[in-house]
Amino acid sequence: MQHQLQELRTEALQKIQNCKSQAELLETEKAYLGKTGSLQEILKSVKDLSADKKPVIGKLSNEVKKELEAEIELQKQTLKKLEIEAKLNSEFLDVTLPGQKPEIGHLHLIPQTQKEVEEIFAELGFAVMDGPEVESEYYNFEALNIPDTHPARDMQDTFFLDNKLDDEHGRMVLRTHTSPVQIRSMLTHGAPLRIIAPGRVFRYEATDASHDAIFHQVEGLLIDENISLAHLKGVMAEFLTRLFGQKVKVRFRPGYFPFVEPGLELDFSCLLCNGGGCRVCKQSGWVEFMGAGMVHPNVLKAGGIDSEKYQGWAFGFGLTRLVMMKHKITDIRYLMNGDLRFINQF
Ligand code: FA5
Repeated sequence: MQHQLQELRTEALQKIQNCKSQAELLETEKAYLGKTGSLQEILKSVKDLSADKKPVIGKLSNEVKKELEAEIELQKQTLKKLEIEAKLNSEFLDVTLPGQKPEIGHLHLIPQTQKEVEEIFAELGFAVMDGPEVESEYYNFEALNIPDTHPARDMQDTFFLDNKLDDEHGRMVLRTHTSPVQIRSMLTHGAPLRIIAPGRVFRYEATDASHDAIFHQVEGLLIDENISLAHLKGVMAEFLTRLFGQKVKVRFRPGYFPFVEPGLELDFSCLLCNGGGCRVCKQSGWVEFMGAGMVHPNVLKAGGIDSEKYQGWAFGFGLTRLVMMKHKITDIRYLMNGDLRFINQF
């Protein structure tokens, strides 16, 4: 029996030490120390031993039991430690590794420049207005002195919608210019008035390097008493000088727009050749920039403003073309085609 106990002890210790998981250890514990385990079986037969052997075997059995229990506890702790170590290894995070750079977006070139334009005009005392992109025929044309039958409507061939606002305002149309905001601002705020209105416009247009069917304009309108074109020249020279960060000169040429009288085109001195003549300005020293003029009395009337007391000027320039000039972009189509290789350069 003594020999049997020693064998069981050696075998059990080895098995316990070889256990690779807590579950396996539990099984082993049951196999040796459980109610029907091997040690229990031996203990059961102690009662049949002779009186002199009983205490010896009983003592030895207890020692083996204690030793196995201690070994099981030790193995339990060892396995626990190993499990924690494995978990730590699998979850290891090297905080010294370089991180993944999140992709952060930025403003597109057009709103970037629009913001600069708005800030300069705000400094000059102009409020920034907004207007709907889907307009009525009345605000886009009639109120701007372009009646239904007028040939000037052909200058801005465009996209019409099937629905009508009401009979008075005609069909709905994707606005062809920002000029309808002139009428809306006059009706809302009256005179005196000093505003700009940047925004997106739409034309039924064949596209090429300098023409798109969707582009951005900036409208300007100043109405007060004793206003002349000299004020327009001063404001635009100051605006362009601040925008380009260098001295810019402007000049007027005659131009035609039904909503101004007299109408004119404004050019500015070419920044690439300083007025000396180059390919960009077609050797003229001047860059064509925008349409402008004194607001027509019919337009003031449509805006509810007394044309006997007030007068003023209006202008409209292509923000998209201004962006192209500022960043030396040679094709307008790069700006709106959504190609990130282009956009991310700015
Ligand atoms: C107008 O749209 C007038 N409403 C401007 C105006 C306002 C005149 C107030 C007088 C008083 P025009 O069609 O010329 O004018 O357009 C103005 C500017 O928009 C042009 O100088 C040009 O820079 C830009 N532009 C016109 N068509 C296109 C196009 N298809 N693509 C890109 N820019 C364009």
